[in-house]
Amino acid sequence: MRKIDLRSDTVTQPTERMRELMRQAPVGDDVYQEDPTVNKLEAEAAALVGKEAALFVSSGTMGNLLALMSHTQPGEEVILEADSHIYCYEVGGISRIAGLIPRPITGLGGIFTSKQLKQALRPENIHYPRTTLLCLENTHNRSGGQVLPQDQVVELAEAARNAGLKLHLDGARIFNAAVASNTPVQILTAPFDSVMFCLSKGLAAPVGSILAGSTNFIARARKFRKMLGGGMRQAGILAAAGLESLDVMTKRLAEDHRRAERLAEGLSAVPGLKVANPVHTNIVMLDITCPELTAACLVSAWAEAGIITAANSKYGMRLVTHYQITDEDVEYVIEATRTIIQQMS
Ligand code: TLP
Repeated sequence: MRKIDLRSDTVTQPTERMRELMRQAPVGDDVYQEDPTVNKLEAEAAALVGKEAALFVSSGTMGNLLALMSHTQPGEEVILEADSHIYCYEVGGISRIAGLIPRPITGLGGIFTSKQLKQALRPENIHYPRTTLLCLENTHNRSGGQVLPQDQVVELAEAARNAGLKLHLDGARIFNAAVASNTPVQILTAPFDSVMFCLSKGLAAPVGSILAGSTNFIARARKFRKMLGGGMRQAGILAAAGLESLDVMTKRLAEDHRRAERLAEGLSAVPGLKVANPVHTNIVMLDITCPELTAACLVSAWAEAGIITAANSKYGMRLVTHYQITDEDVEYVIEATRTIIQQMS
């Protein structure tokens, strides 16, 4: 049976070329910084996002955690958006491991204003923790992959910097943001001291993310990575796929965006369904508008038709396009959904 997996772009399989490059990769012990393929990936990644240095890490979650630990001291406060991945989906590592106090601010489309930031910042007082870091996320996952408006990012960054804060960008899908806004990725990352981006999502590498920043910052992060058990030895096997992600897969993301747009257009024409957010990139947030039907019912009916998705609330679902989703798959999903909803209502 046909299998169309729309749960996430994390489900992408490595391409044949990646598998071949992985087989051929020269490797060494990366804890001694002697793996030539990892070193090459880190150098290319740092240059691409306009930072001095970079570190190859096992996951986006580890990259964000290392950034939190490397920019701060335990007991300090971090300002982030209330629907951010770091706050919602990283198992509370911000507090449990980094020892930080998250200060969530509710935004719109993934970002809050500099006025909201100024209101959240407290004057010096013996009772308060020190606030030392601001984190943003671009694209913003829970807002359906929306691209943050760069002028608002720049304004917020300036306000944060004036208040003495460091800035970290969770750019898990920053290349999607760059493609969708037709902006060089270095422009999007420029206001930040550090950026994390994922190789293992739309860029299709099997494993890994990059953390980039200043040379000193990356030296700190490297030590914390070792502390957390993330020193990966002959990791060039994995980095080889990451190099292919940067060279090739960053250049095809517009296709995923076009398919997400078509999916949103087709599904929003089905009675009883509504697309919850503007679709900027490869994520479609879908809501059910007829109370008799729940997301769980639709997810299981889809599964019978070979369409794999997940509910993220009683009436909400997230569908993500990626390089294994074709135009035919998108048309099939739209048609199958029309039939399913007709039968159910
Ligand atoms: N997001 C995953 C799930 O964890 C929800 C997904 O399927 O979208 N930042 C952002 C913005 C992310 O979306 C993710 C993964 C991460 C960080 C963490 O990356 P990994 O999964 O590599 O730890």
